[in-house]
Amino acid sequence: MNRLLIFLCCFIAAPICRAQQQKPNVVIIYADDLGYGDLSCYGAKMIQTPNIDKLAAQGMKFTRGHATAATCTPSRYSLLTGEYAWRKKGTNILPGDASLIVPTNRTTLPIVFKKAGYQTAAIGKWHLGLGNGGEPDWNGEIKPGPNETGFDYSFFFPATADRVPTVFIENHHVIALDTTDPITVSYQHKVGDDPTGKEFPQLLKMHSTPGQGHDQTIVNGIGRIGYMKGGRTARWTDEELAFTFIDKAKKFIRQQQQRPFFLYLSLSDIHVPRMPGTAFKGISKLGYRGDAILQMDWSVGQVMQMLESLHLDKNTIVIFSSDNGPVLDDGYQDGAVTQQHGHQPTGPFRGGKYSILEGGTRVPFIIHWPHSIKPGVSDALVSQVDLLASFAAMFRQSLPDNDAVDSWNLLDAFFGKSKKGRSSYVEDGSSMAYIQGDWKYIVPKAGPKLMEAVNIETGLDTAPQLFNLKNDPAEKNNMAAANAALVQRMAAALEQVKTS
Ligand code: NG6
Ligand code: CA
Repeated sequence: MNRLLIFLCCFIAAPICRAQQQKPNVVIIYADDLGYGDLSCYGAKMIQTPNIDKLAAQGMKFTRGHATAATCTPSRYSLLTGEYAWRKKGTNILPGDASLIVPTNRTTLPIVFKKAGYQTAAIGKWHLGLGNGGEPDWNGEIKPGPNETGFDYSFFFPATADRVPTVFIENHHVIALDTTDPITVSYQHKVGDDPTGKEFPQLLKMHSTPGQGHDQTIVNGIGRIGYMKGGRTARWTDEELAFTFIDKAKKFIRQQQQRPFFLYLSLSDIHVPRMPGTAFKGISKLGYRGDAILQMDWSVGQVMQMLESLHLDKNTIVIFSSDNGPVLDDGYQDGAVTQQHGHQPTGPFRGGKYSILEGGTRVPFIIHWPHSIKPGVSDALVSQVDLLASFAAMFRQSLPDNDAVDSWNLLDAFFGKSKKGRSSYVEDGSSMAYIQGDWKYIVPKAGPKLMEAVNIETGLDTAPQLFNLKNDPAEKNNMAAANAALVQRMAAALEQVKTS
């Protein structure tokens, strides 16, 4: 009888048995340019994000969760390497034909998982370069790339949705490419006969903002940064991006029967060009930016449904965050400004994408793991750069001395067992900032107060700035003059981190 019961358990409820026994799966859902105030669980009033709200309600919601930088490439570099990107030259926003910047001979986040026996996948936006110097071989084998940095499987686009080439790559090859119509890419000069946004604005279905570029090769009625020729059958339609990535993500999850998995799902939403699937257009009443937020929330719901249907949801750690803060007009007239209707993408903070003010790097940060995390809200200071050392600690892996040097083991904070996060942290945007406890010191730097093109405050000042983030989250009251000794100590501490 007992044997029969065991047999029945393992046969009928096999997925449940598996979920209880196995190491937890890990899914990082990484949104693009999503602000602290863009989700209803972080206080948004003009938009509802029920799927992400559910993650927050059932998991740990962080109020001091950070990307390392106020733009995409450096933040992603840090997430995958456990190192501040400013330590390495060439880690700023990359063009679409840049070489790979993630080292292939060091411990990366996916390598931590691989060593622990996981299957790993990168799906979505990459933006960390491809190839080994020179133009990637778009018509042949494209490597090194995600697969050489620790991912067993990859399905991605090279850079951003507004940069050529607008094609998908699966592992080492552009998909759906007709070899008689090869791809050429240039960021210097026009290639081929495709119309550009500059020459033929009448062909555009969404206009770029005057003076903000995005007026080179037109693909799918949208002007891009950069020129491309050929690859006609391989070019994507922007409206399908989210669906394609979710389809691939679901397929990857479904295929994992034997081993635990790590999925880095890097959504294209809500980066420009915001051209959501037709079903989402006009729904949010906040323009395509709001519609893209709804689509992003739908994407999260799809992943959760997939996990639930396989009985994997309880023992999967789902981490949701964003690569940098928000921007309304990042180069296209998509209704984000004209239909803002009082929506505050940075929530209580100032600044936004590109800025050194809190809006630049303080982003939504949620960890959902019903098996082990009790729901709650945490004020611990945590960063995406810390995930590498934390998961290495979870698997009891030691890291070589020169690897992941800025990553701290914050496992207890991440899983809600401790309220103690980082004691110090470096933010990187228009300037640099050093955080210690409640204090934030911004390194003096000359420059405009406002980035006019995107209408975002830089946070720059030629004098030192010191804010108490607890009492003054909007960084309005510069207390540097009254706390000169503290400013000096923090400036010295930052120098020490930079030179260590
Ligand atoms: C900027 C682009 C912006 C966006 C950004 C990268 C212009 C004027 N602006 O240079 O549209 O593509 O790069 O965004 O070209 S990120 O989220 O990938 O860092
Ligand atoms: Ca971004």
